[in-house]
Amino acid sequence: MTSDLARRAQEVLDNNRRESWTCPSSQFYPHQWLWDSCFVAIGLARTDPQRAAGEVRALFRGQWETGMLPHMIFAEGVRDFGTKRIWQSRKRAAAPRNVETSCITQPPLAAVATLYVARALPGPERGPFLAELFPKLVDYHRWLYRERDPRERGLVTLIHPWECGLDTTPPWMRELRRMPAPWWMRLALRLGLVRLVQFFRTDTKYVPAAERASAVDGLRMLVLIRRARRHGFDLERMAPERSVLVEDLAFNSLLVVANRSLTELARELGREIEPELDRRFRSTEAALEELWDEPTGQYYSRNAGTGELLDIPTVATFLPLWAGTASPPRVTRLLGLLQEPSSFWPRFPVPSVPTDARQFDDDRYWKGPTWVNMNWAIIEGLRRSGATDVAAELRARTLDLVDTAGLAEYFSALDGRGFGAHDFSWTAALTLDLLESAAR
Ligand code: 2M8
Repeated sequence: MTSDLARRAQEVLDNNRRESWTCPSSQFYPHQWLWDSCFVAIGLARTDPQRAAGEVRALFRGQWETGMLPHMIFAEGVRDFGTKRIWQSRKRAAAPRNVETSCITQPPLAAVATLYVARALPGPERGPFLAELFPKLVDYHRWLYRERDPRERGLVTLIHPWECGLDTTPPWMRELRRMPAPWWMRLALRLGLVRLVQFFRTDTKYVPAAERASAVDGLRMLVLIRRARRHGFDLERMAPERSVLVEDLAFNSLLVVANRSLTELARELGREIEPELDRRFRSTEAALEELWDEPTGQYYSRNAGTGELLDIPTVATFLPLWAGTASPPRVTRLLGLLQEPSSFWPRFPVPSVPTDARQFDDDRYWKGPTWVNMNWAIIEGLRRSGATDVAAELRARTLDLVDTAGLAEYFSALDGRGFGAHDFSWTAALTLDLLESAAR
């Protein structure tokens, strides 16, 4: 299996290659996405470190003067599927002039990817690569804290489901539905006109509608962009009762990992993280543990306005394992969920939503299917927590799954069928990493 699977994975990454970066899927996602490129770079670090370095560098084409790394950089000359027009990044003074971008961010894995790539680069190339990227990464992390944790609560607040990466997971969609809809949308819902949206959608031309976000959820997400745009995408100007503001579990867990990577990068360069920023890093580690719910033994995201935990279980509950913040009893409870019989451990683990949850949907996007990037992050977390046997089991099952079903975007947790885009870049890249990571 190994060499053939590695060859197929590399082929996907080669076919999805653009000039200096890699799109998630040639047909379906033709632009550059932030966390996708980070996963791609991590995989490419195994086979082609120079290309991996280029992948990370290409992300900084989109960096705003504020330091923000946008969740998308639009490819030129590609037919616009609609969202470019909604963002209108060129109208923002801080946005880059040479490329059009979205105006929100995505899980902050850039420092993590930089560290993986730096370690793979030959000695003489490593120093210059790090010296070039380090200040830009620091700017990004400063932005995250300055703009998204202005009250210094320790957790970064997200303003749109697309920022969390696990876009349509049930807690986010529940919050989205609580947001008051504009009059025209309420009218359209009452008259059943929302079904018309289906005609104008381009995503469902490539992938069955059942595997994507529902039309209503999709429309609400667009409404939310327009609202955020009116407030300059500025958290402090957005009224909590008319927005969806979430202290997201996955994002903040990955932020802790990224902060650690940044600290490591500083050390490699013989520098230090400035004390003020370092203090904020510590505050996130502590605050992440506020998201634990003792009765259910899981972590949840939190509504940033009300402070309420969004207690619908999702795969994000395992990400604090990678952050390394959980106490031993909490780790033990989480590990208990990663074995049979558990709704988080069906035949093809780990489902994005546990199989016994009311919201579980076998084939719909982030509402049930198994995703390779989540499995990969959980494996990293399991290794960090010393649960190497569970890590090895999940690694083997993940590789079997992609070997059989192909390098799809996501998979049925029940029967292993592949869904969404075929030949998906992060599935391919992380497969390369998993194939090589047996000994770690
Ligand atoms: C999905 O998100 C985009 C919007 O950003 C979409 O639905 O069109 C998510 O799975 C996200 O995590 C991912 O980065 C993106 C590209 O693969 O697709």
